[in-house]
Parts: sequence; C-alpha cells; structure tokens
Amino acid sequence: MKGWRGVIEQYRAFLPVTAKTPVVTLFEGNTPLVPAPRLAEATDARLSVYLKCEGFNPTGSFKDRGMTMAVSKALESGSRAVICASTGNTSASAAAFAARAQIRAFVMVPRGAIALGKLSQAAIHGARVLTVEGNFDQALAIVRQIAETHPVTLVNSVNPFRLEGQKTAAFEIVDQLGRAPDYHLIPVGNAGNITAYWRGYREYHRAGLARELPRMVGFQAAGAAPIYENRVIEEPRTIATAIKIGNPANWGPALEAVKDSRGWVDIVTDEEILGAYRMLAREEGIFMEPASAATVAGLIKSVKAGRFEPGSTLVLTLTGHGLKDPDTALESASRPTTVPARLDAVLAQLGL
Ligand code: AN7
Repeated sequence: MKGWRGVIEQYRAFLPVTAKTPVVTLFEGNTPLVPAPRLAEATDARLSVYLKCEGFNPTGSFKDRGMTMAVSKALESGSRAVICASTGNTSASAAAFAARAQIRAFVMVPRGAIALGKLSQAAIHGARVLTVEGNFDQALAIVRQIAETHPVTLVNSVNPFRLEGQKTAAFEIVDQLGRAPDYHLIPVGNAGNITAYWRGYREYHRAGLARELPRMVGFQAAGAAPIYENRVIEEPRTIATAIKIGNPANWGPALEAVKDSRGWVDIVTDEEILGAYRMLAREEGIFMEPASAATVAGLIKSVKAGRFEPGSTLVLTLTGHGLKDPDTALESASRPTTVPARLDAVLAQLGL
C-alpha cells in the first residue's frame, strides 16, 4: 500500500518499536501546516505564522500520535486493557485505538467538565466511561493507583510511549517547513505535548535534520495556570475544559523544555481565548476548540508585548477540532434565525 501509513511507520527510526511491535494505527499524523496570513496581518505582518492543525487527526486531536504508540506497546507487552483519566481528548483517542486493537478501554472524565463531542466519541467506541464527581487531577490520581495494582495499562502522558509518539509532530513541522520555526507556541494542560515537541525538535536537530531549535512558548488558561503561578491549583477554572488542569503530570519536564529552549510560559484569560477562537474561525476559516485558541490568544498577547523579533517564523499548535465542543461554538456565535418557508421572508432576513 502506498502513501501515508501513520506516525510509527513514517518515523520508525526515531521510535522505540521493533519488527515485533504490533502497530495499531488509524493512519494518524500528516496533519496540515497552514499559513495564517490574516493572523499575521492582524498582529504583526513582519511575522510568518503557521498553524499545525492537529484537530485534523483521526479522532480530532493530537492525542492520536501518542495513542498509536501507547496502545501498540501495550499490546506488545500482552496487555488487554487500557485506562486513563481525561479532560476528553485522551479518552476519545484511547477508546478509538483500543477498539482498533480489540482491547478494553476504561476512561474517567470529570463530570460536567468535558465537551459533548469527546464524551460521545468515548461512548461510541465502546469504552467503559465513568464520570467522576471531581476534577481531572483527582481522576488521574485514581487511575494511577489502579494501573499500579491491576492488569491495565495507563495511557495518560505519564506513559512514556505517549510522548514518544507525540514528538512526531515536531518532525512533521520540520519536514513541512524545511526548517524548525524560531518560536513554537502551544497550549499547556497536563504539559505532555510541550515536552514531546521539545524532545522531537532536539532529536531532529541532533540527527542533522534541523539546523535551528525553536523557543518553546506555552500558554495556560488564567484560571488553570499551575506552571505560570508555580503552585498547584486546587480548583482550576476555565472555559477551555481540555486544559482545566491544576497539577500537570509533566510539570518538571515542561519547565525544562521552556528553560532549555529559552522560551516562556504565559497565561490568557477566557475572554481572550474566546476572542481568538472566533477570530480563527472567521478570519482563517479554521475551527478549533477553545484550548487550541489559547495559543492564538497567546500569540496576540505576546505580539502586543513585543516578544518576537521582526522576520521570525512562528508555528502554533492547534490541538483539537472545534466540532469537539459544539456548545461553546453556539454560545460564542449569533444564533440561527427561524423564518417561514417563503421567499420574501427569507430575503427580508438576508437583507438582500
Ligand atoms: C485540545 O485529554 O489532558 O499539555 O485528558 O485536549 O499535553 O496535556 C487534554 C489536553 C491542549 C493540553 N489542547 O495538552 C486530556 C488532556 C487540547 C487538549 C491540551 C489538551 P497537554
């Protein structure tokens, strides 16, 4: 078979797999790197801005890159079940890859704090879904305990294979752009992705495939910003439910990535996130979920603060598709108008 066959086949030489690893894939990866001219124009026309649209992965988020690795390795080790806590996207991806591998998936999501699309994905793929009366951090603590004492594989990003798979996004960006960007902007929740990207860029650099290394810039929601505030947030709050996390599992490695790359971590408010969310949809035609828009909000804020040299190349990771969270979209846009089925009534509404 010709063409793209998923991130493991594409980047096998950089991944901890052997000929014996049973590759479980949905042909994830190979997502578009889309130029964002209007975003650049609206912020600083002297910047080159590109969007790595990870919402176009098979389950609609970047999690598929890590999940193909985690589930393949789980299967290789003889495991017949995976478990995770999730703000939604990890559970959707785990459920899909477990279905593909024909093993069981147990997922725990915080009650009332997960977008509708994500919940429906986990359900339709046949995962056992528990909604926890608590937040993500509490759910993660429980599944970690379960995985230590029961024959189930933990597929949160504390599973090292998750980050190995996710680092392939950095490889793709270099392959698509012909170089590493000067800055890489990314939302931060459990802090796995920023860690994985930095690892990917460094590995490509070491292999002589990228001459440059980007500065890693992470954005947290203002009400859920443990890394920025340097303290655990007991009750994180934000409209961007994907990154509503108060005690990130990859806190230390993410800080290292930011320090090593001479980057920074900043916060954006829910208002800024929603503004960026609408702008991205209306000005660039790209519909991503609010957590992804945090990166665009971060771009706007950082440009205002004069943080990028003119002529810089920036890549923004847009982590999850907008269709994941239709409720927020409808609340953020004008509602449809109901009309009688008559030409004159329709024309009157359209103002034509
Ligand atoms: C759209 O699904 O943690 O900093 O349980 O879904 O690597 O955690 C999701 C995280 C950004 C943050 N954007 O990435 C989960 C989960 C979206 C996300 C993040 C998530 P990390």
